[in-house]
Amino acid sequence: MDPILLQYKKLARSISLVENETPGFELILEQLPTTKCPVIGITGAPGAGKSSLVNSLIHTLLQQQKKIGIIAVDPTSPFNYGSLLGDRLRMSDHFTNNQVYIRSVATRGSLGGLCEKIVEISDVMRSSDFDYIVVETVGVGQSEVEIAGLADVTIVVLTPDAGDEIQNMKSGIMEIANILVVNKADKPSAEAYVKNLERIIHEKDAPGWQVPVVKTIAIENKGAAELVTQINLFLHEAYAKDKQLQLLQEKAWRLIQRHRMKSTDRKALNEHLKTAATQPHFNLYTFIKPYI
Ligand SMILES: Nc1nc2c(ncn2[C@@H]2O[C@H](COP(=O)(O)OP(=O)(O)OP(=O)(O)O)[C@@H](O)[C@H]2O)c(=O)[nH]1
Ligand SMILES: [Mg+2]
Repeated sequence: MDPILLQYKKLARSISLVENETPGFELILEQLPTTKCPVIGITGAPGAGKSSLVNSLIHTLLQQQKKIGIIAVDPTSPFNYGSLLGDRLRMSDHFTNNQVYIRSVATRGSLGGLCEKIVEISDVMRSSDFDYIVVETVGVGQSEVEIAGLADVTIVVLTPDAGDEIQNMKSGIMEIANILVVNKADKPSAEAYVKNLERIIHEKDAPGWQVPVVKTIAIENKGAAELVTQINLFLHEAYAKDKQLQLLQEKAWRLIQRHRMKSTDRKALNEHLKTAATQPHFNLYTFIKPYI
């Protein structure tokens, strides 16, 4: 068997073991080497063109002889099944190329929209010899923030037809985006949208990294080369090192939080509460004591 395919087979197995917590999975995690492979997080509203952009990025990176790992976070909702199939089709050009490894993971209903095990899965992926790992997540609610705690560089994809999105930009998304992409730049309203966006960004005029706005037409592979340039620029900035430490801190916090909560079964807690709350001298704070 082709050594690269064999390597991917091993990688797929390790990810599955970790994802399903099959006995021995801890050892896999504990033996992971320290790696510097950067994780590129791509988020944005449903239909913004994230998968198309990933496709276009892969295309560009392959021309630069890079090896790429992709994590596509599939929403578990049946309503998204159509787009999921669409993703497969759009990314399918690269399935047969052994410089690219694509792994889909289910969201499993995790609140923020990111798979529970995404930290571990991306770390297992990073232990393989990829040049970049790309994670695509649908931006709903908390997931933009979650991806920011995972990715070395976070890209937020916007489209010119999403008019009031610019308002949202002033809140949450602005803080997490290291690079803004205006995809569907073939739309007539794109120029005005980009200008408006740049004006808002410059209003902030913070020291350090100036968030660039990159125009792309993902379906025509336009703008991806500039995006790669901006990604590399960001990754090589001096303070990218600070960000690495912040990510480790964030990941450690999330992992510990999850492990600590593991022993608390929400259902059992609810049942317990159902009876306890009917007691005449019920007190919430003494009730939770045995749990903490
Ligand atoms: N006109 C135009 N259409 C685009 C462009 N990029 C993507 N699209 C179209 O937009 C639609 C959504 O693209 P996707 O790449 O699936 O978007 P997505 O953000 O991954 O969608 P979800 O994963 O469902 O959230 C598809 O019909 C694409 O063909 C672009 O640059 N220009
Ligand atoms: Mg998609």
